[in-house]
Amino acid sequence: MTLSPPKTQTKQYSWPGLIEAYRHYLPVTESTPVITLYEGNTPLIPVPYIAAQIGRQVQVFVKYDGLNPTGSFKDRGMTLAISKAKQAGARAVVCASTGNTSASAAAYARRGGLRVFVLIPDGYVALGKLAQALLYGAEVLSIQGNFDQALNVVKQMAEQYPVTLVNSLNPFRLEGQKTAAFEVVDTLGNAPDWLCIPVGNAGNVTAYWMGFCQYHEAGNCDRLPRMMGFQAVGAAPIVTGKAVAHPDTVATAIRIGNPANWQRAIAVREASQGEFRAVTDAEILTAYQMLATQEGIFCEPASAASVAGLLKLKDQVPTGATVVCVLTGNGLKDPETAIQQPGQQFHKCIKPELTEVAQVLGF
Ligand code: AN7
Repeated sequence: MTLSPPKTQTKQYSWPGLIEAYRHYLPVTESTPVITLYEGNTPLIPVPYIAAQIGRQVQVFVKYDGLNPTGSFKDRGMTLAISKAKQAGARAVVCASTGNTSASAAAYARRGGLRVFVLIPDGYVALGKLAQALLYGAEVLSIQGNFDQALNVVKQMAEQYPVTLVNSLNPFRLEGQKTAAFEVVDTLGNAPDWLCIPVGNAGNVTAYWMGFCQYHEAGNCDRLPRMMGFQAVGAAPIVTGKAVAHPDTVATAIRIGNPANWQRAIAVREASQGEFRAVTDAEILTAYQMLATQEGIFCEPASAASVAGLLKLKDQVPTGATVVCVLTGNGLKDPETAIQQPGQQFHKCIKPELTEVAQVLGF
C-alpha cells in the first residue's frame, strides 16, 4: 500500500486586507492586481483615563492606525493607489512626503515591483520613516525646502514624465483611506458623535467623511459624526484661512502650510457641522505623553493632535457622547521626540549590584 502525500494546505488569513474586505465599496474589478500587506482591521481601543478628563459619561476610543503594516494610516490608501497604478501599467510612482507617505509608498510599490521616488523636506522627517523608505528601496531625494515645495515639484513631474503621483491628490488614496470609517462603524455599530482627527494635507479627514457618508447611504449607520479636525498652531492654514509659508511644529508629519485638499476639508467641516481648531505643540506633547503613560499607547506626535484637540474642546462634548480619536501613526516612527520628553526616569551608569539598584529605586 502506498501512502498518499499530505494535502497541500493553503493558509487562510482571517483578515484578507482591506481591498478584499471592502471590495464592494471600492473601485476595483476582477482584473485589478491586488497589492496588499494585509493592512486595515486596526483596533478601536477604549481610553478610560482620557474619557475621565471629560467626565459626563463620555466614551472615548482611539482608532490605532499606527498598527498598519508600515505603521501609519497611509497603508489604507497605498494598497489601492499602487494596485490601480499597476493595473494601469505604471512602472514607477512618485510622492512628496513628511515621512509616512514615503514609507508606505515605498513598501507597496516595491511589493508591486515598481520603482518609487520620494521627495522629503531635508531635516524634517522622523528617523523611523526615513529608515523605512531607504530600506524598502525607495529612491529618496532630500529637498532643500518644505513639504509644500516638494509637492509642487512632484505634481509637475507626474504631468511631464511617465510616473504616477501617489500623494492624496491621487483619488484612489482617499478611496482606500475611507475604509477606516467603515471599520469604526463596523465595531461601534454606528457612527460616533465626534470624530477627532489630525489634519495636514486634509486627505484623511476627507476620506473618513466619504466613508461615513457611503456607509450611511448603504444603511450601515443611522447618523453621521461631527468632524473635528486639529492642526498644529504653527501649521494651521485651514484654521486661520491663510497659507503658511514657513510651517513649524514638533509634529513634523503635519508640518504643512498649503494643504492639497484644503477646499474639500472646508466642505467636510460645513457638511458635518464640525470644527477645525489649532493645538499648540505643548498641548500635542501633553496628549502624547498622556496616551503613553496612562493608556499604554505609543503614537507619534502628529497623531496626538486628535487627543489634544479633544481635551481642548472637552467642555463642548455632549453628555454621554461617543468620541473616536484617530491615531494616525505609530510612536516608533519618531524615537527622538520620545526620548526628549521631560519627566522620564532614566538612571544611567548604574553598577550591576543589587544594593545600588535597590537604592536608586528607593527600596
Ligand atoms: C501621522 O506622509 O502628509 O491630513 O506626507 O503622517 O491626510 O495629510 C502625512 C500626514 C496625520 C495628516 N498624521 O494627514 C505625508 C503626510 C500622520 C501623518 C497626517 C499625516 P492628512
